Amino acid sequence: MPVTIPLKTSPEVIAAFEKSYHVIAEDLLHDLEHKYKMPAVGVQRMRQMLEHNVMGGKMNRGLAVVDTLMIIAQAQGKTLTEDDIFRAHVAGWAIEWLQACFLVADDIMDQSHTRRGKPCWYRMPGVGLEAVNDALVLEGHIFMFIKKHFRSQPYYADLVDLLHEVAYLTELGQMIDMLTAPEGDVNLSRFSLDRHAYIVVHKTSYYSFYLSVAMAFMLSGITNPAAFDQAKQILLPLGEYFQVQDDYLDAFADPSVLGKIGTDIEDNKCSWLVNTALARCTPEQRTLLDTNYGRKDAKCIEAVKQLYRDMQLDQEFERYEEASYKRIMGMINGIDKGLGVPPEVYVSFMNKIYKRSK
Ligand code: DMA
Ligand code: MG
Ligand code: MG
Ligand code: MG
Repeated sequence: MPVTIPLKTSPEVIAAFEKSYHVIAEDLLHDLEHKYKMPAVGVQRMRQMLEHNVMGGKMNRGLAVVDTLMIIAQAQGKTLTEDDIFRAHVAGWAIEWLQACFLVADDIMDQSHTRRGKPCWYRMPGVGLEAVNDALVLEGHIFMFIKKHFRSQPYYADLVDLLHEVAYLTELGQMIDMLTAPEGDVNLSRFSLDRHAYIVVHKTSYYSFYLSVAMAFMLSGITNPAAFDQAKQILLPLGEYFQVQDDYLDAFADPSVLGKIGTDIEDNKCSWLVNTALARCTPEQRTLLDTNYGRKDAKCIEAVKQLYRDMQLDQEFERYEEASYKRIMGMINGIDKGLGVPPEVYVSFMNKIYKRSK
């Protein structure tokens, strides 16, 4: 059956997905009060913590579960029931919750200031390092509501296993991201595009791209390991491209559009920008990088940004973006359709991120 994909997720699908957030959140809060007998002060704090950290993002990852399930159902000529859609919402929110948990921790480690146009959670009055436990609690929630809604499904164990493994891979990526960027110890020779690729595939691709599709496969009854492998072959490079965009936007985007203030230069991060600069710089420009990168000083940050502009890294990025688009679209058009996954699943991801500005 021919498949049609909208360029954007429809407002109705988004509204229904948001509605399910409230069902899941209220249920968790209800359990805190009645099952776990939590003092009211805790329940109130949990509500605030959820509202601050789980809601307010683009919801691309969660909505991708719903979009992917709908595209596969269309290709299979199947009609989805209300229960099918609700389970896709719960799976989608599991990714959004996981993202919230990683972002709370990431902002502490990166000493960031803002996220989604608000102060980072650990910078909120009365929060501080209690945010460390909040990140762990957010991860705990996932397995509570996944159990509630999926325990009677035949793929329950596989789903829980997938979530654990993807979370673990993300944590490995975050670990190498931090180890490659020690505070106060700038050594640009540590960086390389290989190191960058390891970091970004682990810290971003698995949970931001592969996880949504793997979950939608489970919900659609797709069990062939070859389909999961094919999804990885396309979505890991797509995630790498997405994180290069994130690295680029960190220095070049308007923070009011991006919703966050970049910190990669002062944080000594192995970003795509610094790697690209290192590959092309003159000896003088290398000295400038050595003396200004990784320092928490506005003048040093500006000197690095000026160097990026002088080296026209914006144009370099545009070339990278075009080349990635062509390469990944080529891979998508060449997939083995015999595995029961229409290429539109992957095209829909590309449509959502190509030339993004936030
Ligand atoms: C973040 O990478 C990765 C995870 C797992 C949250 P990052 O620090 O570049 O993200 P951001 O730019 O959003 O802080
Ligand atoms: Mg960060
Ligand atoms: Mg980070
Ligand atoms: Mg970033």
